[in-house]
Amino acid sequence: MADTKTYKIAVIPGDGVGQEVVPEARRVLSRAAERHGFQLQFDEFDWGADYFFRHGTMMPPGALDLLTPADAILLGAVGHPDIPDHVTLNGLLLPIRRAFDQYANIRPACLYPGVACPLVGRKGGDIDLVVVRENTEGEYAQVGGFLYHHTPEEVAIQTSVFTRRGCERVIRAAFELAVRRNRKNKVTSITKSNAQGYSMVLWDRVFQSVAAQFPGIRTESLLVDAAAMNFIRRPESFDVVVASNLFGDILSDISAILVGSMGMAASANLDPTRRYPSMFEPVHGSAPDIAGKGIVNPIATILSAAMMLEFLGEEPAAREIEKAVAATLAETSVRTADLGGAHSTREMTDAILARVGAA
Ligand code: GGG
Repeated sequence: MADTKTYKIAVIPGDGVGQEVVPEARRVLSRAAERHGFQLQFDEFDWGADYFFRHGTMMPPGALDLLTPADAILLGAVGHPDIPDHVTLNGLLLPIRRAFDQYANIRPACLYPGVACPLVGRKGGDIDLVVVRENTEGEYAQVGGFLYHHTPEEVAIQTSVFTRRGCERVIRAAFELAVRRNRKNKVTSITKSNAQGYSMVLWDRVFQSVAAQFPGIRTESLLVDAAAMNFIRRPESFDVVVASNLFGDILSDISAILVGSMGMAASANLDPTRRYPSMFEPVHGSAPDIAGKGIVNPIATILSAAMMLEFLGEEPAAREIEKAVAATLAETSVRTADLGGAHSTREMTDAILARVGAA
């Protein structure tokens, strides 16, 4: 008899609601594994704000070495009201993305039947786009410094880093995704190259050269301000949208709210070469305002877990989870507060679990 396939999953619940959504995603993952005949070996790490209060760092020295053997990483959220956000983000999330070369941050936004869209006249299925965000350089490269620190003459310099290689590989990942999706066969590139005449002009040039290798894919180039407007005005016209680290971060919050809630926005930080483990996380942060109340929507993390299974090659299990989420949303009787209901995090997961494999 063939050995049962076992995947090693490093789990970092992190802070705030991360502690609540990750156990729910694990319940769904375990059910999917049981149904589809593979095993998941979870290895949990208590890194984040509480670790910071005890040790002065968000994760221990050698943390990345501990993650390296994993097949994938499942992350909850990072952030705490008593720690500056740049400390939490640069102490955990960004180092993992960079060290493991997770250069493509995939952020889908799909308007599910049964979910209200804040835009008038849009119904389920009308919006189905993916933001592909460059994830290792650009505006988040953390290159810069202070001069005359903490004096009235203080100067801060923050340099964006755009490499030809970095632009090329994420733009290529976006085109390949458009081919795989086979939906509108369109990639939209976002820059601000009228104002940023070096970095984003390089991006525009690289976009044109990669586009030439995908003649079956239509292209569009938008300045980020026009893109923000058009996400609201004509969201149905987008398919795959590729953007720099900062612009992708901002636009994917807009697309998340257009399809109902940040509580449903999933994401994958991919190293498409598979040299390092990829990381899967809800787009939302630690949400201290609702943390500990048991009311956070677990769907973003559950859908991120489904993206993880798909990346690991367990497509049928991933599709089953997505269908269970879609069926639960379409049925409309179970809703967390972000969707206008009063059900708990656990009740939302229970409703999804009840539908896993039911379709
Ligand atoms: N779910 C991960 C999380 O806590 N995200 C909060 C955040 O600030 N993210 C910034 C980013 O994705 O670059």
